[in-house]
Amino acid sequence: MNFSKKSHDHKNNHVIGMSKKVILSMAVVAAIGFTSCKNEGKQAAETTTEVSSELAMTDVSFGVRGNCGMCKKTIEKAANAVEGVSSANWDVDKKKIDVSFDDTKTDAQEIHNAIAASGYDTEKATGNLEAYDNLPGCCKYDHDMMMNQSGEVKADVH
Ligand SMILES: [Cu+2]
Repeated sequence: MNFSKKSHDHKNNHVIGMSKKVILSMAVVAAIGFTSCKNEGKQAAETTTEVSSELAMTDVSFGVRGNCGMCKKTIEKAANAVEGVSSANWDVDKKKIDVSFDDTKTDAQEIHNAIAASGYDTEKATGNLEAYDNLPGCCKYDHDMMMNQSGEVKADVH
């Protein structure tokens, strides 16, 4: 009699103990789950953007001669046509282009060459004369025009 009561009490305690443990561990698992989810999501987002912009893309800017908005279209189109170029922006006032490109696919000189092929002088390549002759009259820029890049005229580019 004594024995059976003891055993009964023990069983009840055991059951309560178990369910407390289960609830507790579920709460812990849920808390860990939420925390790690948050952290992983945040880290993943930060890493992807930084890696893709810093490791994969190279930025260059160099002088390109030109006159107007039509020149801008031609110059940027030529630069964007180079495989690996992700963006090109020519500044009509500064006579300068900013280009972002994947340096595993192309290099700065290829971009100079592509722009030169469209008829425009860059700091490192002379514009193709035939293409220059085919440019609209307003785009026939002065070959002595100063290109940006610290405002210095490169005497060897004509
Ligand atoms: Cu023009």
